[in-house]
Amino acid sequence: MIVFLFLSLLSVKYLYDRLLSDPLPVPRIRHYKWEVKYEYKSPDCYKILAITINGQTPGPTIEAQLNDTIIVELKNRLLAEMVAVHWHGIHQLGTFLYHAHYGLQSEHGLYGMIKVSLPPGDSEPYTYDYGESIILVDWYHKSTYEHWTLLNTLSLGRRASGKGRFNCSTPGSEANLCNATNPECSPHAMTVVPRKTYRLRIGSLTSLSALSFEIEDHNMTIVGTGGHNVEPFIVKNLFIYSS
Ligand SMILES: [Cu+2]
Repeated sequence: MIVFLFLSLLSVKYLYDRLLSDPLPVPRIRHYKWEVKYEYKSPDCYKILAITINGQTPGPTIEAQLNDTIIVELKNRLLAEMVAVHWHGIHQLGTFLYHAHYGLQSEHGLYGMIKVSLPPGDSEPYTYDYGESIILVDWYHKSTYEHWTLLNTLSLGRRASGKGRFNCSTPGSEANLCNATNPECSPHAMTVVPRKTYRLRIGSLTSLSALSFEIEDHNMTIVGTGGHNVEPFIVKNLFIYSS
């Protein structure tokens, strides 16, 4: 099955503002080709059938500038399941997520990030040196079907940017499925340079958990949420709920 999705990133206010100033930059059409299928993955050291887009989970990040058109050509290779994708925030500037909306496909890997930035010449009302993105999810070791049947199963792990670490010596975990030395599950690491400012785009797609995100020995300045800039304020941690 091939699905074409045309998403228009249009902001009336933005157009109006630009018409009053410079001529509009030419919006671009960005084409993505995705193949969705089940594959064995060990993102938290525990091997399970995950749903991937082009072999990866999280799926590819969609990057666009305001007013661009995104075309996603999706090939469903799940054999016996349909695919529906929920696209968040496509008419706005900022950081958003897309995720599957069929069964528990989202909980098993079918999700990713959408970044909509300002066109060249426009700048954010804050400055930073580097940028990084993090998606937080909870992760389950049951198949989508088993998981659906046992919806009260306890959440078994958390992943940040597609990585996590399940304790392989947990009673009941099968030794042949859990391998703590698998490089696929080496923890997500971000190398930072002292006295530089990093802009983090943080999204959460947990299905059951509310998370508290913090960076040891650091404060964070919140500059925007839900596609809107906010008056910057400093926090020690960030409570983040499922979208
Ligand atoms: Cu959604």
